[in-house]
Amino acid sequence: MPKYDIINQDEEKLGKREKWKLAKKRTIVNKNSLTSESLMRARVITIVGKNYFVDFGEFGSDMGLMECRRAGKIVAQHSQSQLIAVGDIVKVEPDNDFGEISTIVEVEERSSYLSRVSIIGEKEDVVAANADRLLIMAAAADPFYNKRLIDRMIVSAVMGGLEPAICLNKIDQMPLDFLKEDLAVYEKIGMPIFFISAKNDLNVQSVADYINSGVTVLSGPSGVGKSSLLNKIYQGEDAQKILEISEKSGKGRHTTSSAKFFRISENSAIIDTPGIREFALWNIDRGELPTYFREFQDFYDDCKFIPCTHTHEPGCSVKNAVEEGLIDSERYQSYLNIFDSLK
Ligand SMILES: Nc1nc2c(ncn2[C@@H]2O[C@H](COP(=O)(O)OP(=O)(O)OP(=O)(O)O)[C@@H](O)[C@H]2O)c(=O)[nH]1
Ligand SMILES: [Mg+2]
Ligand SMILES: [Zn+2]
Repeated sequence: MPKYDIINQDEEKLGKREKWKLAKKRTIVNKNSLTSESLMRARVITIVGKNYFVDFGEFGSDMGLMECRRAGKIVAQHSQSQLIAVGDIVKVEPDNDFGEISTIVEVEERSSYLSRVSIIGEKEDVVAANADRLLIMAAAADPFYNKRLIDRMIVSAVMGGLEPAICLNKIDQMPLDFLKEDLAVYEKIGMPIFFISAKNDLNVQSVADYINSGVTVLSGPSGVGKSSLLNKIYQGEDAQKILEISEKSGKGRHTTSSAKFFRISENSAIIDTPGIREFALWNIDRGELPTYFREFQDFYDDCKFIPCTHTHEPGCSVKNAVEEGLIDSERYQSYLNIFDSLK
């Protein structure tokens, strides 16, 4: 019997330091996991409070959706403090001591993650796990896009192993040539960018084609049209069922309250997420920040001082490139803002 690092999950009572120690311990060496016959693999599709909704479909079972709880002791093959996130692949022990409720006993390794600092306190909030790309959603109006936020989200995507892309919605609200010019820098640095109107069905197909394989996370401020885009692309039967799980509160507005995983086809899925107000970066080192600004890479090896923070040093190639217009000054401003926020 292989040894497992099984962690007791009474975490709420722990101090910061102990939590950190726990997180470190959670990297499991043996990857063969618990080989109990009864365990079933499933995908976490949404989380509401302490209830985890999982889907067995993609792992060859016809059990459909199931509501689970987290076992008191759980094995995690990743080292992040948030044990279970939407998109995780888990092992479920069906029907046990809880009666009707099944339990999640293991979380598989994450191939990628989108993390930020949670709104409540200094904790890591894993918005989604195991996705291939982040489609950063923004709008031409109500609310007007914020480039500083877009740049933060790009950094976070790259850190977590996701391919970033931008989708600017509501192009019916603003002259298109203004929008294209104002956001031209993203195309210049090689990022896919789509200008669409979900409501009026403009260019929605080009986005659908772009995300037609792999798992795509939709993230951005509230009201930019994430759910509207999802609804245009996907009208599957499960959609309604999944929506009913957690949108019961409904006060007229259709605002999304928890992340939800929608399988679009055999090889593609979309994770719709709740609107964000801000996006504070989690666990990033000042020294590695420049590597997440891909257009800086052509310059920073030529800085006079190594290491160079590219903020005040004389002979800084990055700063020179900004002055010569080779690096976009607003992108550089985003860099400085993030640099300042990392103390
Ligand atoms: N003018 C215009 N309005 C749109 C467009 N797409 C969506 N909307 C409207 O924008 C509002 C918000 O859309 P949602 O899809 O709910 O936005 P969301 O990003 O999912 O918002 P949260 O779930 O709160 O994060 C709705 O009233 C939509 O009808 C568009 O292309 N043009
Ligand atoms: Mg929504
Ligand atoms: Zn420099």
